[in-house]
Amino acid sequence: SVVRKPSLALIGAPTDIGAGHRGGSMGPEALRVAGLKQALERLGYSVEDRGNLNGPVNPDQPPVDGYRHLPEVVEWCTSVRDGVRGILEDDKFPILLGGDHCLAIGSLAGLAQYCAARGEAYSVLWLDAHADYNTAEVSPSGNIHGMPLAVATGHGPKGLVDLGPATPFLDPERVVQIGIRSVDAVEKRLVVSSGMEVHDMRRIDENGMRHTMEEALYLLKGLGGHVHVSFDVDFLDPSIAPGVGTTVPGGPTYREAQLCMEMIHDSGLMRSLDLMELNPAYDIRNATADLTVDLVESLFGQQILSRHDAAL
Ligand code: 4U7
Ligand code: MN
Ligand code: MN
Ligand code: MN
Repeated sequence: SVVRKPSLALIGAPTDIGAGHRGGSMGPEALRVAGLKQALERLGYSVEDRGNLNGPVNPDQPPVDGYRHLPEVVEWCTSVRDGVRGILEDDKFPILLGGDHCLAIGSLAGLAQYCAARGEAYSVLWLDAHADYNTAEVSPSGNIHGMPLAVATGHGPKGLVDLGPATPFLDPERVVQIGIRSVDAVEKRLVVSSGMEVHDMRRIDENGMRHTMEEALYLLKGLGGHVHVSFDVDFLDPSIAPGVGTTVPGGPTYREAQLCMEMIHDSGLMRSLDLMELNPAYDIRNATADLTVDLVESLFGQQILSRHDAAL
């Protein structure tokens, strides 16, 4: 390929502090055991593993004022922010190994700081069964992994909404969601009025993954700037990906997910990545971690046969 391959850096955030189920804290190690680094190296990338970030243990407490573990989530997201920004400042491509999806508040804040310092813009491609747009007032659970996009776009508690260079640190018009099929009653209203581009499962059923991704990537390309991919593993159908805390039936099949990843790669737009919500406590012989590595291979250019017409 004529495009220079970026140097990649893995960074683990082993916590389930924002989730309702325990076990996501084992996600980073399960991805390493599944051979993530080696798979990327086979594709010709140089890959550095920066190890794991540290943070408070999960105190396993009920929500307070609508948030479960808010002070601990702030601590974890602050170190994720600094870790991700550090990788970008070293001119490397960050891959965050979660950990639950509240940590995306940290990676988005780090990316926002990096882009703000350079006068660049960024957009987000959010692959998830859930819209993750709850606020404390409307969340049925108080779990902050259901709130990261609301927080980044300015709707959330002090301590989290101010982690970026400004509040808000993400423009909802620069968010594209794929695979959504579980949105809470009041969250629905917030999502519809947010300005985010939501390609829910019905749209994927009706138009197919190919057309859906063409539309999504066309919009992101037109917006310009850095594109961050936040991959919540519960995006996938539970029949192929049981190793998550919050399964929702009716997700993308194996081939739909592969095509999604292949098309993201071929667009050449992705500059940073989160791999979130893998929960080894619910997995079967690390199969969901293995599948995640498989999909990441496609995301970084693995093809069934080499395609000289790939849109690079
Ligand atoms: B994930 C939920 F109520 N919406 O807010 C909530 F259904 O990061 C689930 O996408 C959130 O896995 C799931 O607790 C968060 C629930
Ligand atoms: Mn989810
Ligand atoms: Mn999520
Ligand atoms: Mn989940």
